[in-house]
Amino acid sequence: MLFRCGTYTLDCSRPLVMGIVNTTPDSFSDGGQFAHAEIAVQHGLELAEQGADILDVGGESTRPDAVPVSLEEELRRVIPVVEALATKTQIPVSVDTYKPEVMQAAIAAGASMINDVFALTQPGALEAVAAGNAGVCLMHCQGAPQTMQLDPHYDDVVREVREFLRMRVQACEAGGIARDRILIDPGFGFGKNRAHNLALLHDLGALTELGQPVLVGLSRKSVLGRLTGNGVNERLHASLAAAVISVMKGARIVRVHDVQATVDALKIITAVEDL
Ligand code: 7PJ
Repeated sequence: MLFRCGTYTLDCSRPLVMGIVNTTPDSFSDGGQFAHAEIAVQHGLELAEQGADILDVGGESTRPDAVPVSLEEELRRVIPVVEALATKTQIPVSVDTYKPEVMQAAIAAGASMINDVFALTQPGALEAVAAGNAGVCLMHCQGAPQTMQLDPHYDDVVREVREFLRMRVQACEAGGIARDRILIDPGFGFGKNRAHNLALLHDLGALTELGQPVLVGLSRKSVLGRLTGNGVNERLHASLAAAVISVMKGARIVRVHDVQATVDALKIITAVEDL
């Protein structure tokens, strides 16, 4: 299965690792805007060195407790980092955004892919991606980030997430985004309680059936914290287990903070699958 994004074609027959590059200042010691960008670029280069297949640059946290940032601030954070990483690495740079203006600017700055937690549902977003040859990840999310974890409800979470993604793939194809440019993602933790998250992981095969490569993001997420009792910085082992399970259930890309450890873990799967 091939995934095309920008000038890159990724072969998804081997599981791929997307490394998370955070540019939000609250995750760094205070050193001004330039320092933040420098640190983010350095981090991205390290993740590429560790074997990341894609780098995902984000400027606005979509975690449940996050404060939204303005368009201007998001552009200021993201664009210099995208420019530098697109020039200095030989792997696709993805941008985690739902704003069409950021998508456009990021693609112009060299981004090969857009990772949208709202699956290109914001006005103008689908058009911004269709206008070029960037790839896209369509993620499922129930509700708005600030309120989505209050009381998420589904009659049948797996069926509803699958139907949503199926319809978004259809809408994207109709809008001019070829199927080989589209990834799908159940959106772990985005309007899902523990039972919803576990059902989606257990039945991930229901999503791979749609024929698009599936991307999974479970790295350090609070569902892993609840299952282990561990804080956000003690979730590496649980994250590796989640990545391995995801790939064995058919995911082709895992979005992670800990690239080196994940690359090692996935090598064991590949070795066994290659027999
Ligand atoms: C995801 C994401 C995810 C995709 C975030 C976090 C929250 N994009 N962006 N899938 N999660 N495609 O990393 O904890 O699961 S932000």
